Amino acid sequence: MGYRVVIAGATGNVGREMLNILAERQFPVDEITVLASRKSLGTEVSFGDKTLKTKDLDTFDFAGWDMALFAVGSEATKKYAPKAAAAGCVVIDNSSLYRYDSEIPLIVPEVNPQAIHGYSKKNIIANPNCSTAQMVVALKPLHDRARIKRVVVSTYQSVSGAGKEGADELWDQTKSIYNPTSDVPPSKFTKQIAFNVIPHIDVFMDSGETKEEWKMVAETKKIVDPSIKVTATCVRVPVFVGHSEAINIEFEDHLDENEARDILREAPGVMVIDKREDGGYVTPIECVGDFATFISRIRQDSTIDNGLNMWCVSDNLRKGAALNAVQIAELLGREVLKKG
Ligand code: 11C
Repeated sequence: MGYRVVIAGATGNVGREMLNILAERQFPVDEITVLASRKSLGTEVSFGDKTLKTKDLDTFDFAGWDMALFAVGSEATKKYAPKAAAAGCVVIDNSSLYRYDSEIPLIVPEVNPQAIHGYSKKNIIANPNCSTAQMVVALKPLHDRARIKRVVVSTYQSVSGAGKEGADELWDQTKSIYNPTSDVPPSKFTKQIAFNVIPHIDVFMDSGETKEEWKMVAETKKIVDPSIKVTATCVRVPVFVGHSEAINIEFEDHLDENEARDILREAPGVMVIDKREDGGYVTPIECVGDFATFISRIRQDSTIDNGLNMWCVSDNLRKGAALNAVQIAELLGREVLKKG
């Protein structure tokens, strides 16, 4: 016996990846239905070797469905997630709407699986931001060994984090630079993204940080440990898929780089590729379509007492969004619903 599963937002980048990953991981599905907004109604999407036609999110009755994976953005989530939850369908939400609600668990299954039991307060579970998800799978095993005091992270985030419009803008703008008869001015991004980098993701806050930077701080505290201090600079780069991060960590106790490498080799969800030679590290292009978070360039930071540096790369549409949501669905099934 399996689950009755709903995908809300099935025509977007993340919704399509959710369907691919459910099929790839052979999630025990009894029945699956795909929902979209009115403008995408009737669009066909693939699930394994099947083709599914989207139904209307606005009129859908969630009663009798076990779980709904939402990838519809905060505004639509606000309208439809409480409706699904009230009908007894557990919502796994990819938007940022509920992440900071103390009554809603925010889960990365390799890091805080025990938080799943908090789902029942509101029947909603939140999925973290992509840049946080990949970082915390690497931080957690190191924190368990040597207690992290502070993290300084700089991100290099791909345009697919800004959805299809972001990817289209990079593609069209790149072509327009080679073919100056057409001009593609910045629209989704605030400055030219082709052949450029932009130190600005999401809105500015009063503190001077951007919301993306603030999310990395707040979410790391909620998922791993509220005592960890995090400071982030988030940067958009002209890469289609795959977020990269340069992470500097200060520990309470000494942690040798070789021991850190061994710990990360054993850590769930992590793949260490760290050879000190040309090409002995992972770049975003190589992580596309993969489930792992790749760690390279592990080395001591000799400017502080107990410091390490590392390079972290993952597919932002997978571990950063759809894969983590499916892993939460698997955890919910295994630990709570127990039907599969
Ligand atoms: C980006 N990290 O790369 C963002 C996308 O809070 O779920 C995901 C935003 C979020 O633009």
